[in-house]
Amino acid sequence: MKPIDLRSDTVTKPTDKMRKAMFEAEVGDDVYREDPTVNRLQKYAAELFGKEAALFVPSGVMGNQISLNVHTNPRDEIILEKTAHVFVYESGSAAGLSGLQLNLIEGKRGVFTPEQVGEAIRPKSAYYMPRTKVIEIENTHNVAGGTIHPIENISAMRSLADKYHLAMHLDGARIWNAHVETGLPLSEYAGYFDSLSVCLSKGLGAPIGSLILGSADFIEEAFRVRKAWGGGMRQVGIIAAAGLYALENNIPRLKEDHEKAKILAIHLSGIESVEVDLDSVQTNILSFAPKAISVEEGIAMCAENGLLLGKGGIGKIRAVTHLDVSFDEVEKAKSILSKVFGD
Ligand code: TLP
Repeated sequence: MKPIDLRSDTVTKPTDKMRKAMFEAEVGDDVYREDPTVNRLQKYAAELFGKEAALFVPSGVMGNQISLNVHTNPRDEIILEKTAHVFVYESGSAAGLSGLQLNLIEGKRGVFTPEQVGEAIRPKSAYYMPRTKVIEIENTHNVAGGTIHPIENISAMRSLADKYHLAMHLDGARIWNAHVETGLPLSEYAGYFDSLSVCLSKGLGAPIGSLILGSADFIEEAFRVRKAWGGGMRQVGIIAAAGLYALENNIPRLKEDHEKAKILAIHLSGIESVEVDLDSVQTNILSFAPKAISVEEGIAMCAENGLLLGKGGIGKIRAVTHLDVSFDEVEKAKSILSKVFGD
């Protein structure tokens, strides 16, 4: 029997309709900016977020790293949360590719405060300190369990950024999930940031691809860096078509994924031998800590019973709901969790 795969929302496969859109995509050489489907996708996304321009890139990591590179010079510093994807899961690229130093702030459920950022900003006069250049926010926050960064907090960070002439970058791999849950327009989120990296290949179900959004000048620079890093793609409309299909069709349905994560979280909260913070289950990610067995044992035992899970933050198991897992499968997952962790 096919296992229920909750390791990530990146595991989804393109549907027949998405594949049809890919099959029929008009293509051209995107390094010459002549791929009509890529151009349509970039225009569509820029309008959706209310930004001047967008750039299609192969991955979320590349989206974040190009953006940080454009905002900075080597030896500059960026301020971000201690468990941010850019710090934990991007293979040290901020240091390796851009020579950046990361100033980490401990957040609560992934959210840090303007006061903490205020303390972390380096005084301009201190030539012996790195220059603070960027405040980076991850929304929703992966390791914290898909938590939403409150808009009031983002707005307060923007005021700080303006005061100290810093750029704001959003790792919006799952900004769609925050958007459907809060009802706030994508353009409202985007308005606070100089750059955004958003993923088409997570909950939206496209097989590949992310977008960088920003001003026309910013995207022009990002275009240069993408080429320099080997990310210039040719007849890539064949993939952009999947992204366009995902943007046009798959945003509202993310709400279902949030319901599925809640169903699982509520079920787990009734199991003695695991700890789950229900308040952190705000979107499609659920992190829980096994108390009687190790994370590795828990993941292995679930896998033996047909439920694939991944590692979350330290001491935690992660389950991510997505469009390839049905409500029926969520019920089956509940039984497997009860069997493994006892109820
Ligand atoms: N996250 C992956 C793993 O790398 C952990 C996942 O399965 O969740 N920002 C955030 C917040 C992400 O969660 C991810 C992917 C990325 C950026 C990077 O995206 P890709 O994998 O497309 O480079």
